[in-house]
Amino acid sequence: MMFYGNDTIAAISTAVGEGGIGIIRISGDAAISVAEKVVKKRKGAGLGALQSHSMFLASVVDPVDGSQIDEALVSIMRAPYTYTREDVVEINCHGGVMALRKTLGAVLSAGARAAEAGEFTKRAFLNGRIDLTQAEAVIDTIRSKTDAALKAAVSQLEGGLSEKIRGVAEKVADVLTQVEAAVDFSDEDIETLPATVLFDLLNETNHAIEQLLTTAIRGRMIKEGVRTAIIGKPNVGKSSLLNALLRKERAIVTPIPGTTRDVIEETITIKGIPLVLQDTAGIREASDEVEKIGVRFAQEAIRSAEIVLFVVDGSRQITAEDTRLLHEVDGELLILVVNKSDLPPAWSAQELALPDRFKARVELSALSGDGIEVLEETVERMLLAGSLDAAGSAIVTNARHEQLLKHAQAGVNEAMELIKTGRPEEIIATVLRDALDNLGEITGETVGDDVLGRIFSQFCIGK
Ligand SMILES: Nc1nc2c(ncn2[C@@H]2O[C@H](COP(=O)(O)OP(=O)(O)OP(=O)(O)O)[C@@H](O)[C@H]2O)c(=O)[nH]1
Ligand SMILES: [Mg+2]
Repeated sequence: MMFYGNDTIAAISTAVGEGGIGIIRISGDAAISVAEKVVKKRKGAGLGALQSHSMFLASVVDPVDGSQIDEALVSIMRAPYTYTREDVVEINCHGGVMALRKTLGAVLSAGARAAEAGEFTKRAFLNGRIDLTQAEAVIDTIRSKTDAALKAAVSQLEGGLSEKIRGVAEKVADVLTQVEAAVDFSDEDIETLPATVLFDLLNETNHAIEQLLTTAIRGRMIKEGVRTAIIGKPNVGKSSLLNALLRKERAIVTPIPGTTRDVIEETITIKGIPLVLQDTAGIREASDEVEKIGVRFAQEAIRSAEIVLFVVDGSRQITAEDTRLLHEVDGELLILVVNKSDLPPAWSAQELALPDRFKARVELSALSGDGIEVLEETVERMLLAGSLDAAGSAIVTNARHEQLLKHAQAGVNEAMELIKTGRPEEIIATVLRDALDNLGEITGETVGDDVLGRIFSQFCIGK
């Protein structure tokens, strides 16, 4: 096995600030000999004689003047069963800024180099312990803010996604082998699979990629949240709905139409998916300047929203203005919210010709809270519809992966077309090789230094 780099790197691996413990991680060929200059065991043999994956209590001393810096618990992990596959020493200091900085300083003056952002994980990747999707999952795991995000990240960390991608790549490679054989031995009478079989194999791959791509929608929702705009005429109860969903008095509610002017943004979580709610100004021909701007913001919110909650007042006759807005509003997921169900209804559902674009209608009272749960369940159903459950199956949460999967799919489709029209094998092989490269770039088998640099620079120092 070729090991990447052999200089020894070190960094503070825990968050900076006060904490119970803080960890300095050292990795590389000289990790143990560097540590030996800084940590002094209380008794017994030197570090070199210690068993791998053992811990001991030690004094941390400055190798330059011999002064004591801290008292620490030190763990020794020898290659290859470590995070980086190199020798790793971790010094568990007290979690104070001074103790950590001084210990790191001591380790650096003992011969280690300050690690770059993500360098430990980069080494784990370059030394072959994990593939690129797993390395990327490390940062997603750290950044997870919801249960669903964490589940998806950990499943990717454990190789769930890599396995799926490899499965697809293997099939493409099988077809490529057949196509190449047909090129190489075209004069000989060698048995290759008939074109129809190759076509079917590629078609299966196409479906497998498609399935992965459908999870990307949910992946993006999990990672970035779902933008949800609350829209409607003035005074229908948009701000009241925001407050009801948040279960707190966040936005100002008054009987005066035109109360909300700015966009008010708050996040709630439904089934582990963050919903970024935007309460907006009621849409109407506004007379004053401030409200006009508010109305423009509202219209922009609709455009960038994935879910639009279109609110009407069920206790008042539907106006031409409501109907006009109803037909104008567009969005990926449109839900009609008939508010004020605690008051006598002024119209029935039948009276309203709801455009097909609306996926559901919910009657509720933002004032009493009746029906709020129904709305939440409706949103939840929509978010889960068409996408697999987060647990167990691989989800594409990364835009880079999504992009590459799309390229690979385009290649597979092109190859199918070429096979169908009986084009020369050389051309088909080239297209398939490109598709295979795209898939390899996801797992990191065929990835350039620039891409690696971009990925690992997003990491924190010490990871
Ligand atoms: N009875 C009843 N009144 C409600 C309900 N929801 C809101 N209201 C009242 O309707 C009025 C307007 O509510 P808001 O939440 O400020 O309405 P809005 O759509 O945000 O209004 P603008 O910000 O002006 O566009 C207030 O007096 C609320 O108390 C409801 O479910 N039932
Ligand atoms: Mg309002």
